[in-house]
Amino acid sequence: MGATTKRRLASAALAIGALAASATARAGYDQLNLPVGVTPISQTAYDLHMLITWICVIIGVAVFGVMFLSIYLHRKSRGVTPAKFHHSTAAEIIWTIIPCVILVGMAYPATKGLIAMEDTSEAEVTIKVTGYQWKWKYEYVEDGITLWSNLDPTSRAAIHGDVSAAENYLLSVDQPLVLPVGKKVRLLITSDDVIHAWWVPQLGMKKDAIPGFVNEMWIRIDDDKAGIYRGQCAELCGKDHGFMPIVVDARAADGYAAWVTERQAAKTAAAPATAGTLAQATAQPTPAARAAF
Ligand SMILES: [Cu+2]
Repeated sequence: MGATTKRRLASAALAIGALAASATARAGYDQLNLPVGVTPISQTAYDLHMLITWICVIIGVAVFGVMFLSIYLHRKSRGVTPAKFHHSTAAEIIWTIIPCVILVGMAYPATKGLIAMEDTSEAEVTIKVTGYQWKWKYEYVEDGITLWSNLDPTSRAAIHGDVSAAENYLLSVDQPLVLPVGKKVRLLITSDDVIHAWWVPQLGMKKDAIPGFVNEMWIRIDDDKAGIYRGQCAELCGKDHGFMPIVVDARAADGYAAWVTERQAAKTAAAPATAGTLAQATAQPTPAARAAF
C-alpha cells in the first residue's frame, strides 16, 4: 500500500469518526451505549443488553482466538500436514451442548424481562393515550382530566425560520403529560385515525397506537427521577409525523396531587359555562341559529 493511499484512508477514517461524533452530539447523546433510562423496565432492558453484549464479546474472543491461534500454529511454513479425521462424536456433542446452554442462559432473563413488561396489573394511575394526526390526547381515567398535547408554538413558528430560536426544537409541547414518580402508571394506547406510536426513550417502552385496538404498557418512574422526558411519535403517520412530540413531566407525589387538584378545580370552574352553552344549544334554535348550522 502506497503512502498516499494510507494517508487517504486515514483521513477518510477521521472524517467518518467526526461525522459519527457530530451525529451523536446532535441527537443529544454524548455516549455510545444505550441510555439507562429512569424506569425499572428501562433498567431491565439495559442490563439485558449489557449481558448479551458481554456474552457475544466472550464468544467472539474465544472463537476467533482459537481460530487465529490454530492458523498460526499449523501454518504451512512450519511443515504441518493437515490432520486426517472425519468424525468426532465427542466434539459434536460439545459444540451442540455449549451453544444450547448459552441460548437458555440468554432466554431466561429475556423472557423474565418480557413478562415484566407486559404485566400491567395493579396500576395506581390509568391514562388513555389517543394519537391523532398530529397531536396526542391524554385522559386520566380515575381523575377525569383530559389534556390535548400539541407541538409547542415556538417550535411551530421556527419550522420555516430560525430553528435555533426554539428551545428543544420539535421536542416540546404546549401541555405535557404530567405523571407521578414512584407510581405504577398504566397507559391504554389507541389512535383516532392512522397508526402512531408512543415512545419516550428514557421510559424504556414504545407502543403502537392503532385505530380500533387498545394496546397497554406501564411505566413506573424511579422516585428520585422527577423531571422532563421527551419523545416522539415513532410510526410514520403522515406529513406532520415529525411534529407531534411527546413530553412527560414527572413530578413528586405532592406536586402531582397539587396538579390534579388544580386541573379538577379549573374543570369545575369551567363547567357552569359549558352547561350554559349546552342549554342554549339544546334549546329551540332561532331561525338565525338554524341558518348558521
Ligand atoms: Cu404519529
